[in-house]
Amino acid sequence: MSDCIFCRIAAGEISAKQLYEDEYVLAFHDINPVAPVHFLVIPKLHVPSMAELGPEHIEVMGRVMTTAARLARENGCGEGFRTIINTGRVGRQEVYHLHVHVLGGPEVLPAML
Ligand code: D5M
Repeated sequence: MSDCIFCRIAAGEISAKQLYEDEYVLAFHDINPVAPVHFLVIPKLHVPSMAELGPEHIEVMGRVMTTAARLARENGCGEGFRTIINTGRVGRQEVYHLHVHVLGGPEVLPAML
């Protein structure tokens, strides 16, 4: 059994509020939402963080990003959304399985940068 919580969600061992699944990609609502719409899109393949991405991940990351865009459109983010990928200690990453946060909703999000 994997000790990666997102691998365990992908394997169906831990439940999550799933939005989408295919052979390569999984999307589910964040357990601690910080916006009216807040979901995560992950590759099913275990990649610890964005820092480990290489040429072999081009296809799966294309799937992750295009899935994020489609699910944003389909889940109330037609007027825009924010994507965040936290990476490593400095990037305040908590779960070491690469994931894209998608944040949005009807109102303009608070400024960050
Ligand atoms: O933050 C990791 C994100 O993952 C954080 O927003 C909570 C979310 N999380 C953690 N466990 C779960 C489960 N079980 N379901 C749904 N969401 C979860 P980061 O700092 O980007 O690594």
